[in-house]
Amino acid sequence: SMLACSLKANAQYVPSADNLAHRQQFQDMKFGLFIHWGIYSELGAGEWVMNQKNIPYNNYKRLADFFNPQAFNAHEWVMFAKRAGMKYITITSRHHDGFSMFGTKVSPYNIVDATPYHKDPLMELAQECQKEGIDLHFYYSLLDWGRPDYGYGSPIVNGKPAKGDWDSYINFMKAQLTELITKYPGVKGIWFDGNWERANANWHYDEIYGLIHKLNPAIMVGNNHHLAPKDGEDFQMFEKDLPGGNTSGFSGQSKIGALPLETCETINNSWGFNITDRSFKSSKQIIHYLVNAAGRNANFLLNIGPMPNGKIQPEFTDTLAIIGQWMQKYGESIYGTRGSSIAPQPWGIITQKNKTLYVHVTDGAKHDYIFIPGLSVKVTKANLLADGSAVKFKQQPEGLFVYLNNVSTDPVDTIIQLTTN
Ligand code: JFZ
Repeated sequence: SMLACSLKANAQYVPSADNLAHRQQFQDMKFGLFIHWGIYSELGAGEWVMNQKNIPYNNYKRLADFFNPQAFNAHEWVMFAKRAGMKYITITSRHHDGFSMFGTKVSPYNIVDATPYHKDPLMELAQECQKEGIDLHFYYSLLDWGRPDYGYGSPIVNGKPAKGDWDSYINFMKAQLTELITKYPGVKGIWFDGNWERANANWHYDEIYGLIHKLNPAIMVGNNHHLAPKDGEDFQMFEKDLPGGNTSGFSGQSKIGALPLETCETINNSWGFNITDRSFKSSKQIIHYLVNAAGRNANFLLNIGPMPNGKIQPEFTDTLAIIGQWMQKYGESIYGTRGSSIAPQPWGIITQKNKTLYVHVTDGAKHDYIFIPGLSVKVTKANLLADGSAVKFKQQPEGLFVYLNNVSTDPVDTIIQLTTN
């Protein structure tokens, strides 16, 4: 009836207790590995190569004939993430080229059936993640450049592409998401992307998100739509921007909501493997990004594009080994923290865990003291996290002075641990 219909349309998502608990665990993790890997990796020109070089779909598809990542080793990838201090992995299960990097029954265009590799790397990864205690999330593209039912390029009329078969496409996605959630052990999140390509289409999110949460209520659903969170989502993501920022130009409409936050950024300037991109971020830049995300209450999802043979290039492994060492030493100021109510300061930012504040001085400048405005709790102790040595401070109604003149500072991050009561 009309009434049942409108009730259904207005039904608000109520996250399960498991889901709410998972949101806390997710926020505690703080640092994840994003992986863009597909048949596009073979061309070494990023994951948009088909679109950017105007390669006709039927020609592009031939890349599947040669995709044979013999050197792929799920254990190596998981250990690489783990040693870097990352707690979860988000990997492209299917990108805009429409190629499924997993064994799917609903499309022959997948790594098991269409390549000489004939194996399912996402199954190996899922099993390995479970074994090593790393969470696994799947990136899933809503946009598809090749499927006739998607009707790429067709104008949207009444929420559907004028050409194509929208119902068929929506059903296809539901079938694939069902496979990803029910066949792969321990999947913890789905990361949607591509909404922006058809901002005015009816994506049937009520049904898609509803299906995901019916199959597994604890799964974290996120969507890179660059808008305020929609009903049914469990976390809010930012692309190439810290929450509140808009240097990418993507985040102008991304008002920060009440959900757990995540921001993603590339290790060079590319998501997928790019052989000419040598703009590697330094370990210091990446640590600063992580610290600044944590201080703004967000997880940091750092992306790499593995090579077509399945290996990760040495520039990435070298940088992440350094970050892993830093996390070994200073991880307590990151893991399990939440952003502090004190706004970012010119000298750095603060993370917080229960009654402990971690003051991150990241500007590299020589300070006699720093000033933390508007601290409502009483500070009882201040220590340098690096060696536990006492740090002088003075608390006044307007804020806290922390004296750094006799402190051996760190060019990356000088962390002062404040105990409050
Ligand atoms: C998207 C993908 O297109 C890209 O390949 C990568 O997977 C990244 C994580 O997500 O990037 C976007 C998304 C939105 C816009 C541009 C790039 N946009 O709104 O202009």
